[in-house]
Amino acid sequence: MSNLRNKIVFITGASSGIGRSCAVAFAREGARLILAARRAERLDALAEELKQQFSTQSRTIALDVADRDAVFEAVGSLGDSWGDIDILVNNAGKALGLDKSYETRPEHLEGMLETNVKGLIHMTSAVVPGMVDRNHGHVINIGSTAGRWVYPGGTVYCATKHAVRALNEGLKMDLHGTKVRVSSVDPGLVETEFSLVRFDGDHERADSVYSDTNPLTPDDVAETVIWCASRPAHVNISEVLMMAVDQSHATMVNRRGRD
Ligand code: NDP
Ligand code: 8X3
Repeated sequence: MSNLRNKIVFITGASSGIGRSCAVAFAREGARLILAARRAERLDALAEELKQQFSTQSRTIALDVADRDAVFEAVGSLGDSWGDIDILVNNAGKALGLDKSYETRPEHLEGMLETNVKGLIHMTSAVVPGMVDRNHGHVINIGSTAGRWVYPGGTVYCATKHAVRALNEGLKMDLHGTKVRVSSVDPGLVETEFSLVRFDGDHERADSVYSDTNPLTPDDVAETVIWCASRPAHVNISEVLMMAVDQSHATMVNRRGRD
């Protein structure tokens, strides 16, 4: 039987892409899910789908992780049966635009910093004290290759993902001496709604990011998250860097055609 059975897993950004795939993957393992994102209707539809397919127990929360008060209220109101979160997947995140750092629109700057950095800190601050009290838990951050390498037009987004890397490393030290685990899963190109969001709904531009190559799928990333979460309790996977075979570095993408 899976060691994730009946574990309570809180996933941010569960309405799309990697977060959605993580929800399905944890549901398959028999976990109980708290699904959060701003688009509540998508979460409700996912929860119903998982109930039908895996008999998954889940709760959905319409939540903007950038709103500190809302995050603390959401976590604080989970109650006895849902409040003891075993695994937090800090996945909500975005890139906005592809501009030089000094030409980044103020609303893009705010959007990336507020969600990718401050949102992740808010969620971690709301959930980790309970994990420390219980001396048990696992925070899994979704970082990125953008947290290791910078590419033209991605400076601000990459800076936020470098921050995620620092937060991941520092959190493990903050938790030194406890049994709480901290991992970062850092993928390269993954075909999701990420580029559609980055290019403000421009499908053609978004599709061109993944054209003629074979990027990771969100399910590939979710499988890795499950692997991190299901290691024996004394094992902490600090970080996983993963890319499609067709990608060798931030901007080295082999556009040899789709398999
Ligand atoms: P998607 O755009 O498909 O999904 C992003 C998710 O984040 C959505 O569920 C969205 O939900 C949620 N989200 C965005 N802003 C907020 C917010 N303020 N509060 C709560 N939820 C929010 O992209 P991905 O699945 O690709 O992205 C997931 C993570 O993976 C991000 O952190 C991204 O940086 C990272 N990543 C992505 C890669 C890629 O190539 N796709 C590669 C490496 C890392 P809603 O809009 O409903 O709020
Ligand atoms: C997403 C990967 O290279 O599109 O974090 O920025 S990339």
